[in-house]
Amino acid sequence: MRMDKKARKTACLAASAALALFALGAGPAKVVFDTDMYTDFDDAGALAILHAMADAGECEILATVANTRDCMSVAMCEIINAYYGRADIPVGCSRELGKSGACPGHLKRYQAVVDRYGKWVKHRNSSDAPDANEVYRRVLAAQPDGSVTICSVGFLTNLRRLLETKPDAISPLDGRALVARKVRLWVAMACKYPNGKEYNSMMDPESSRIAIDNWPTPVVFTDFEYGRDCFAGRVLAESGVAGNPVADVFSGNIPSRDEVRRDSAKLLRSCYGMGGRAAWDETAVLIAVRGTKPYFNVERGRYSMVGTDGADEWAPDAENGPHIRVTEKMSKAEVGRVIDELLCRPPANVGRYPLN
Ligand SMILES: [Ca+2]
Repeated sequence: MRMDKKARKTACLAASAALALFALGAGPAKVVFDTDMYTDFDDAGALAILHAMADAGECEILATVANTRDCMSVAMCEIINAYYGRADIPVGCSRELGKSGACPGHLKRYQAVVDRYGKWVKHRNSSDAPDANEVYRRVLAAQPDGSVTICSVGFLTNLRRLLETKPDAISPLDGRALVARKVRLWVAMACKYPNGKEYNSMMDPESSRIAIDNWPTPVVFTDFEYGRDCFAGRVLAESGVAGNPVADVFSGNIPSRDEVRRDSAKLLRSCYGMGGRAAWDETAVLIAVRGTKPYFNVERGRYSMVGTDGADEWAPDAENGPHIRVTEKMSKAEVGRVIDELLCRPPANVGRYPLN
């Protein structure tokens, strides 16, 4: 499947339209959240601030799907969804392709939280959740044309799979046509500027190549370069709030200020700071709900996967680029504070699903 010249032009025009839409201010975003919530925990913060903005009427969460199998990604989505009073949000998980998360080292990150909030878990193993393809197709088919924002903060496996779906009882459209009709925007936390390897796009590089090359709507990338020194989450981690699974995740994983300060090898500082954890995934959610304009400048061009080992490169193209990447406008410290404020908001529906 290759995008032809006409399709590329359409995508470019659509990219311009998306920028104009941001400038005008769109209505509440309808968001599908696509996550690899198993190795890292900015995903948990990202889903939390998505719920906080849903509480404020800024967005509607249509589905939360995982792109990692044999792990607790779906369980963590279910816990966070229930904590914010939205246990009925559809969940799904990839099949066949991509990454299995069955890695003991990674299980520890979420094990304690999944045990503590186990009452809210319907699918302890992500692989037991419905196929993400079916979830995506049902959600997209039911929504108005051009209305859905996909926010991907993990591998691009599900999006490649979605593009490759065939017409079925849910929709007469194949995956790419369904996306072209229903999706307004894809916001991707992926790729490394100006070139290199970034975790989300390198772990299933073939899916990344297919999804990025063939996606028929505007795409905004918040890449490794933006989020690596935009920190958030320490305020929540140090809040001492009880019964908040996201606070539990952050307090259990962010190194102390002293640990960061004493980190002479600067290993921790590659992704931790006084403000907390690098907020790669949270920035994607901010863009998906509020657009780029309040916080980010943008550059137009094209991200491409090169070779087969997961490397990517950015080619600037101010006139015809089908992709947008964000750069700093508001200081990253201030963006971190915006994220922290959302992370610390008490849920509007807290207690809807009692644990005891
Ligand atoms: Ca992630």
